[in-house]
Amino acid sequence: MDDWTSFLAPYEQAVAELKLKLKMMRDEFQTKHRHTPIEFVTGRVKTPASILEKMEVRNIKPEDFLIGVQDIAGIRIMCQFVEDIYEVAELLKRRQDFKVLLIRDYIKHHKPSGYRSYHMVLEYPVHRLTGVETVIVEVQIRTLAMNFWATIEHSLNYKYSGVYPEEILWRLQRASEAAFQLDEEMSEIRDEIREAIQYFEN
Ligand code: 0O2
Repeated sequence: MDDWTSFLAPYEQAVAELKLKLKMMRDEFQTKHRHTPIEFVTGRVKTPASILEKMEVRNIKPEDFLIGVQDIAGIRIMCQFVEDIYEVAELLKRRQDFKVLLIRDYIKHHKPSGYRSYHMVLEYPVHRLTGVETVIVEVQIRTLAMNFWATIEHSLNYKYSGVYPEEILWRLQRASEAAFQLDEEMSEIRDEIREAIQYFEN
């Protein structure tokens, strides 16, 4: 377990640093009295058990696990509107403190499960006592509605081990479409909502 602790330490540091940087970005929007595209940020480092489980399920060989498991460090950014997701993505692409390695846009092309989210895989340099270590971080950017759906689906997936009874599968797909419609509706009335938020903040 000591090995896991030292292996995961730079990932823990990357998550802590990125959470802080994103929160500072959010504060900067707020101090400028501008609509913030970031609603809230969460982060976590996968547990050793969860890393090993993913390797087993995906048949990843130990020597390939750094490429095969790209979400050991995970950051989740929640936004109010779909447009905010792309604004945050652009802000991240312009940063100098990490490199965007790849993007998976599950909003334009949702997963068969109904999952929608915007994934960015980053190469993030962590300054340790021994020097600079580069770690891979997966950033998921989603609306509140996408997050609601994904959270419920994740719990159900755990319960049914990914093999859903037909009715649950059907309901999940309907719920995913409903979440999509909700995001569409909210985007339509975005300016009104933003003005209302500004009004309450002031
Ligand atoms: P946890 O508990 O969320 O950390 P790939 O499929 O490899 O090409 P992708 O989709 O970026 O690329 O990677 P992967 O490994 O399929 O999914 C990474 C994470 O995305 C998952 O982490 C989930 O958080 C989220 N995700 C992907 N697909 C789904 C889905 O269908 N439903 C839900 N609820 N979440 C999903 P983990 O490993 O599941 O665990």
